[in-house]
Amino acid sequence: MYALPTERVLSGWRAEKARRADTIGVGRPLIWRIAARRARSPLASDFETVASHCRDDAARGIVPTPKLTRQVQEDRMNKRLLGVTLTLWVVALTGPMESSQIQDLTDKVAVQDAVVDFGAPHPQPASPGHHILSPEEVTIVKGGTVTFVMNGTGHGLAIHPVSKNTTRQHIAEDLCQGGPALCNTTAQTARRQYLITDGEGSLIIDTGVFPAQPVVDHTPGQLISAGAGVLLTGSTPTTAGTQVRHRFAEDGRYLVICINRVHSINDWMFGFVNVV
Ligand SMILES: [Cu+2]
Repeated sequence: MYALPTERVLSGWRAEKARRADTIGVGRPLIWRIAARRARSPLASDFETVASHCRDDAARGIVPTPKLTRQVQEDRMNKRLLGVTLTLWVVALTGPMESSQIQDLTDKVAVQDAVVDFGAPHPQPASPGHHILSPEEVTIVKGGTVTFVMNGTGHGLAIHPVSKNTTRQHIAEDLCQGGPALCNTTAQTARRQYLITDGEGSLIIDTGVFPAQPVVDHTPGQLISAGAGVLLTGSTPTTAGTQVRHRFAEDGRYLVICINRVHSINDWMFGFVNVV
């Protein structure tokens, strides 16, 4: 498969370049290989061979070392790049799932006691923007308390322990999807049944259906509930609202959710308490 090109197959300046390199003896092999490759026909071998100036070496019994052509090198490089790309895609697709399974979201700086606005403070934004917990998440030390301040009308709350890797997305994905345009009282989406699971896939809340289950008050595993039967009185711009304080005796991560079906199911009114 080796060929020994002669000066005859080297044309124009390429041949001249090879000759000059041969004369000065500097960089000769590289220059010759470039010239020979450009002069070669498309049907030539995949291997380059030694330069004409090396024929003396061949005559002395020195065997030339075959070199891969640029095309072969590029093909091999492309195959390697394809392999690396596929590997990165696999890591990208599986990485987040694996990290969320082992992630401990309670590992944060803790305070002794915390206060959470349950509903936006006044002046409140337009509905449904006021159906929030602020802050959305707090971290307290074991034995500390969280005080929930009811702002606005129609709230009640329930607290459920969840796995420590439970993200906001884990809860939200089990509620009504589509935002206010699709999740609203006209569409009656809050009357339907939703099964809320945590980061480990455990069932935390079965909302049931309205009116059989008038509020989101699923009791298995529930830590506390306030506002079932009659929803709590919330603050107005000029009056104070009900406050609910709970002391957390055990460490862990807890889901705090409004039991008003419209607030929680349609508007995703929930947050978290971490106890460390
Ligand atoms: Cu609410």
